Amino acid sequence: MTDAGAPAPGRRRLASLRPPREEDFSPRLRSPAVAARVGVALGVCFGLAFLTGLVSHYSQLPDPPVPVPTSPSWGYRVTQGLHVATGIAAIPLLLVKLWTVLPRLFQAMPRGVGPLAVATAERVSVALLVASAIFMLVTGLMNSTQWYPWAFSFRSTHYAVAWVAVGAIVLHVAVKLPVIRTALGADLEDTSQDRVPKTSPTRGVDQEGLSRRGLLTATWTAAGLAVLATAGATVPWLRRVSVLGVRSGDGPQGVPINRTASAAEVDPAAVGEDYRLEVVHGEQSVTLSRADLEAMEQRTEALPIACVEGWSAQGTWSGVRVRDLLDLVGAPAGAAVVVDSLQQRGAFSSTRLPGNFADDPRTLLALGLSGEPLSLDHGYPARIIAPNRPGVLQTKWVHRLEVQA
Ligand SMILES: Nc1nc2c(c(=O)[nH]1)N[C@H]1C(S)=C(S)[C@@H](COP(=O)(O)O)O[C@H]1N2
Ligand SMILES: [Mo]
Repeated sequence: MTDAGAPAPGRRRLASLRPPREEDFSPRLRSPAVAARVGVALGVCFGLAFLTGLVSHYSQLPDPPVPVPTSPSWGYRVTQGLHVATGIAAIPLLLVKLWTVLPRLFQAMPRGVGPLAVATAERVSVALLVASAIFMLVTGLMNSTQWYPWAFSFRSTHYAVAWVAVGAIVLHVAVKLPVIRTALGADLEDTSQDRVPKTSPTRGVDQEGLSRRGLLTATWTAAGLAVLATAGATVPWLRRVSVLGVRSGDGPQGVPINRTASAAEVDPAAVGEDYRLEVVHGEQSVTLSRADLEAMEQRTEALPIACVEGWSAQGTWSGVRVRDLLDLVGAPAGAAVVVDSLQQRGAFSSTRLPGNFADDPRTLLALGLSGEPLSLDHGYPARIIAPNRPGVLQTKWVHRLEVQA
């Protein structure tokens, strides 16, 4: 409404149904002064999301070349919380950034083979940047809401495209560095960087309404609110303000349930009286009932479940040290263990516990949570809980531990 009553020269020309031109857009808000500032925030978010994403990806390798440390126990909880929070914050930032640079889409292509080639290369790189950034945020958001409508592997695709996005960002920043530096060095209201030619009919028009400072304040507020609305899934004291959190960070026995026993198609008969845990090391093996496990020395550890989807919760787990179980079959120190679930299908039905995790005294085959026997959905009769581990590897309904040679 800001241009009501203004001569609106741009509007008259738009009415002729030709595509808009760059100079049809008011430069007041859509200026490098705004784009550079939002871009810095976006770059920080993508940078943090990338680094924490690398941590997450590496932590999920079954046999990482350099072991993932088991301490601090809350490490993955923090890095993955940060990963999802920076991704969420990036959504409004990216929308505003795209809006500010929209006129560039209608920029006339230069004449001459050389300039045309350069302009084309630039457009292709920006298209790659925009597409990969949108892909990262959309797939990440869908993952955090546990919506997987695609056929491809989320983890490997999100990881591969992350490199494309970060590569495109680095290239973009390098190309734009002179503009970025000038824009950031000048006052926010400075118009000398604006892309519209001084003779443009829109210059001087549209001076009312939201100011650049107002737009930036609204942008930071939107990013902050988006984080506040979701971060309660991992930050307990934000639980009550996080109205959009898919997980509240709470659930039966104080911990959310990721996948129920019935969703995982765990046979109810297999978790009853006939349940047995097999611990195998080469020729040696022991078979233990749940009562046998309860008769062993019980330990209690406060450890978080931190899901890749961004929610996490601290639990007080009790059960048997994995190392104590490995000692029953004479497993050497540092031996890795393959953990098998009663769940027959799916990627999490079998996981590998590297040697340093198997040996950590805090790593339990948990039988209880919050002073009660584990609920079926939390992994009854027994589940793995280890420090500083992605939730996906905290295998539930464990029935077999096999020491790797
Ligand atoms: N067998 C099995 N174990 C599993 C899963 C699963 O689907 N199957 N989900 C994992 C995931 S993704 C998470 S985040 C944790 C969640 O544990 P909880 O449901 O007890 O909170 O369990 C892990 N253990
Ligand atoms: Mo998870």
